[in-house]
Amino acid sequence: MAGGAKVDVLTEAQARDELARLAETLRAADLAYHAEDTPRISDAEYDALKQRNAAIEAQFPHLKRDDSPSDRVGAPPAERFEKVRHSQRMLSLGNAFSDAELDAFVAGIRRYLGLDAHAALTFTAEPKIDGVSLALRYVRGRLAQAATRGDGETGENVTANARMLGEIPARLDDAPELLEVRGEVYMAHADFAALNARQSEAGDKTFANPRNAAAGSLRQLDAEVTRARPLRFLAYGWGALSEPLADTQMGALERLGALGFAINPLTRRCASDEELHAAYRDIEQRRATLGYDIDGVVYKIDDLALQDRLGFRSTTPRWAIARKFPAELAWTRLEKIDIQVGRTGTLSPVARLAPVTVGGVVVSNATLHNEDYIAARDAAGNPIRDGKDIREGDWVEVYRAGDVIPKIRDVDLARRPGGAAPFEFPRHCPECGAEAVREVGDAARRCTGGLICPAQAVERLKHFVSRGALDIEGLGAKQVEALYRDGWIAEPADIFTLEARFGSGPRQLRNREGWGEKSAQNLFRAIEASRRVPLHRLIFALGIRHVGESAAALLARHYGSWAAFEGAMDRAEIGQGPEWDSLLSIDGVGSVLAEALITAFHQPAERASIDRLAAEIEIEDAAATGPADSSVAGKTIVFTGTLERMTRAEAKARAEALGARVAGSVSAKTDIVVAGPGAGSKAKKASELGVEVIDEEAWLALARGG
Ligand code: 9MJ
Repeated sequence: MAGGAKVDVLTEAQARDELARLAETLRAADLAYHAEDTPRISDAEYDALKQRNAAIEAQFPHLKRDDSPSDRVGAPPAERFEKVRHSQRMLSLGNAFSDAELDAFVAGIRRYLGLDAHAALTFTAEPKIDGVSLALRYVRGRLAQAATRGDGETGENVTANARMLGEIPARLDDAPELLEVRGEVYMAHADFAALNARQSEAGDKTFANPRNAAAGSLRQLDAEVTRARPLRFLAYGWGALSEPLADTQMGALERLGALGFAINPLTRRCASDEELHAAYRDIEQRRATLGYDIDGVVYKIDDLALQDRLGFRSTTPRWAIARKFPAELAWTRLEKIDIQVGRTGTLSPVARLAPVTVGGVVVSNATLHNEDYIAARDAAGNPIRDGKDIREGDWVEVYRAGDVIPKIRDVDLARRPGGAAPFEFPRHCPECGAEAVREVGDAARRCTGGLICPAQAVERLKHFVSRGALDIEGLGAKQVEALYRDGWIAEPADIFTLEARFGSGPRQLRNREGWGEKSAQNLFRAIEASRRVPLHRLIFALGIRHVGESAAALLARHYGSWAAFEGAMDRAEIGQGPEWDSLLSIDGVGSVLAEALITAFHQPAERASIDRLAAEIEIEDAAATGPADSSVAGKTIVFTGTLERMTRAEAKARAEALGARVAGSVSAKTDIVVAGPGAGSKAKKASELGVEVIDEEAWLALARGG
């Protein structure tokens, strides 16, 4: 097949036909090889076809196709990675930055479990690898899927790439029927240096640090590129399992080691608080000679039954923490202070720095938080507590801790240039000119322009398409800015009419700079896919002040549907009435958040914009979080009095895991009151309202039976 007639005797028509056939055959071969993992032709045959294609193109350059196989290095399996939902959320770790914070974490666990202050607890301690998390799903011992962490709920399907890593076994002997192994993909220092040297020699882009190199190498659309990259994998945990691996964290890691995974040899058990601290010092001392980047020490409760009891907070496990190494520091010159306007109108000062390397990353911006942070004195000339008196031209010490935005730690007053004047914080929005006001007790000065302010509008749009919100593939901050600037989108609803307005006709998305037929089509497809949106994501996406991801999740769970939520917001009054009480009965919602929500829904322009959006999309009701068949699913429970068998925090977490809502006060909407000894007014109110009151034993029976 690869042979055919000699290229130089082909007619133009024959060449055109053969190029079309080759493009089709090679594309099918790529798909079969990567996406379906069942190669249809041999590697040698594949190479011969590619060579023939290139030879014909050399003879007839004007016939080269837009989708020519020669423009693909190896074989992209897809235009982008398919999204996959994790069967169990992939959480990140909470952080401790000092011995005291670590001690507080351990004390919190003892309290949660109702143990006394010195009760023995065993933890594992291991280096925290600075790489990319990966979940590997094995079904009957065969690698079936590899997914990145993504936002913890959905990641990217990188199975073809993961198969290229020598340290990821394709098959396991004696593994549970279902086993999801979690760990870190990383690059060792020596391999990183060699890769960058190769890249640089070839005129390709180099990577800022091993972590970026690992992430970039794993997320290659062409898995052949991944194959050539020196990636390693260390297993540190697991997700879904058909049977337990062991009774302890350490035992489970040993089992993963026996199955063929690399596990960190520095992992050890710590049976006392002193041993926890000693493990940190020891690993910190070895840091420079490990040969790979670590950014702290991870501690996990060893007993898996206790891990189970401790469970999870909204984004982190309660049974684990990362004790981070101190931030990296560097001195540089602050060239200019700019003011950025955020989506809620906050004016934030930003330091523009002479570029400097901090912990392997070049930093040229740092946050300056707010007006007081850079001032030394207030308007009346009084010194401001914690004010750093930062001026343009100053030498400043910059630090980075983990992924967070760089900050300024110190100012060298001795090196301040002669004419440096205190920074004058603007009283008007630099973007729209509206007055910028500062409410009493608020650290932020805010633009009063609302949706009129272009900076607020564009920041809201960026928030709307961002990861925890609608997460529309192909529509990032850059694209939103450009489309907003040219008046193609002004508010979230416009995104959903983009195709109708700019899918065809004289002004088309595909003709814009930076866009083509394929990327425009992909975007329209991604927009269609996100027309159906879960309630909690929509509430977060609205970008209302104080409403972060966890508050949005609480609100979605409380109201259940958009109709119920919106209706309640319509009826709600600030500071009074049943809807206000209902909002405040949500554990985790306070009056500041409640007020911001009601204000947003009662602001006519904002409300109209929300209505236009709601008309364009389909909003999914909140799913019950716990098993739908549990006896308390969907019910509202209030705990009062002293519980003796579990702490209040554990009872609340357990009830929520079973799909119940836990409220702080009793109302007509309460279904069950669990009253321990000492229950007072709440139990009384419950019996007045005819709400079921049960004791702790009855609650335990419900919780167990659930
Ligand atoms: C790293 N990055 O080395 C975890 N990790 O556990 C280790 N990360 C982790 N554990 C639960 N060793 C979530 C993340």
